[in-house]
Amino acid sequence: MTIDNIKEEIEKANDIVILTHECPDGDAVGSALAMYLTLKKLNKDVDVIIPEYSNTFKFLPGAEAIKKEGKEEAYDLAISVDVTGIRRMNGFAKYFENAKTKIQIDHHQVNDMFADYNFVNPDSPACAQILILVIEKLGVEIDEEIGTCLLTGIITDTGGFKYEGVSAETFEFTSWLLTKGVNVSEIYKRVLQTKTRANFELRKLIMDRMEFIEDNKITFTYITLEDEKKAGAMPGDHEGLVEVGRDIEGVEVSIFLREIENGFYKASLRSNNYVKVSDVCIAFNGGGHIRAAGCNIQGPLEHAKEKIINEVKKYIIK
Ligand SMILES: [Mn+2]
Repeated sequence: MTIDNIKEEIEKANDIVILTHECPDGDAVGSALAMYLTLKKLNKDVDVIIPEYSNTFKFLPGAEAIKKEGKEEAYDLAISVDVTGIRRMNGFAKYFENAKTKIQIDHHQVNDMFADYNFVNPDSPACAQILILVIEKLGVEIDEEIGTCLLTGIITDTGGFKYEGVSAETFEFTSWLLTKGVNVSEIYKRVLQTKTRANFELRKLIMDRMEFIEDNKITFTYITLEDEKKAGAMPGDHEGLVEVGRDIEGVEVSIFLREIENGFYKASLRSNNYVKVSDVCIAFNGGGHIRAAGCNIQGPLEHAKEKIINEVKKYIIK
């Protein structure tokens, strides 16, 4: 069974590298750090490499150890968390590809199964929730620090325990973490409630630009590189903007386009009841979850907008 292989490979390895996806969210950073702290407890030589991530997650235990680059020589073992495919690791995939053994732990429905050992469970609402099993298997105690990282992943990916996929285990684990001293309300406040000023400025823009399409069942909005510059946005400051459209009564799909480089756009999609936005995104070589997914689309803006809206329309029930 994969989890036994994972334990065996970790025990064998001397130096290990932990990786996650580009534009990492709380589940990505939290899972990577939980894994890092766990392997440290096992006295492993371990690097956690995340080139860029939001300041929101700088409070996490272990964050000070995050590196932008790894060693030149091949690691014995690479572990990726919350990643659906090698491509999503962007420029730092080389550490994964060069490693002697490769493990991935993930919870996305669509996954390339790109490692030697693929521990993937699409029923789990967060990668962090899968890690609980792995950490227990490794015989490491989940303390307040590891618990804080794991709960950050769970809280982010469940939108604060409210998305489909939240299970009895999610609450059982959270209540157990409370007994370990993990501060649930503090994490909640830091990762979901508090917004940066730049996020607020971008929020005003996307609300102003919001278009209602297909009998108000689709919303569309966007931001450009220029908008982010004007708002003084830092990595992660666009987080949550796609949810504004989703949370309006009667809307089934919210579309948010964000310019990521000159004329190239990242589309983020959310749905409420029946559209599998992961299917929509697969048409553009993207992916994700049934209610939250993304893909990249070539601009210019009007072109990208038309393409994504037309694809979404195919799924809307009139
Ligand atoms: Mn995740």
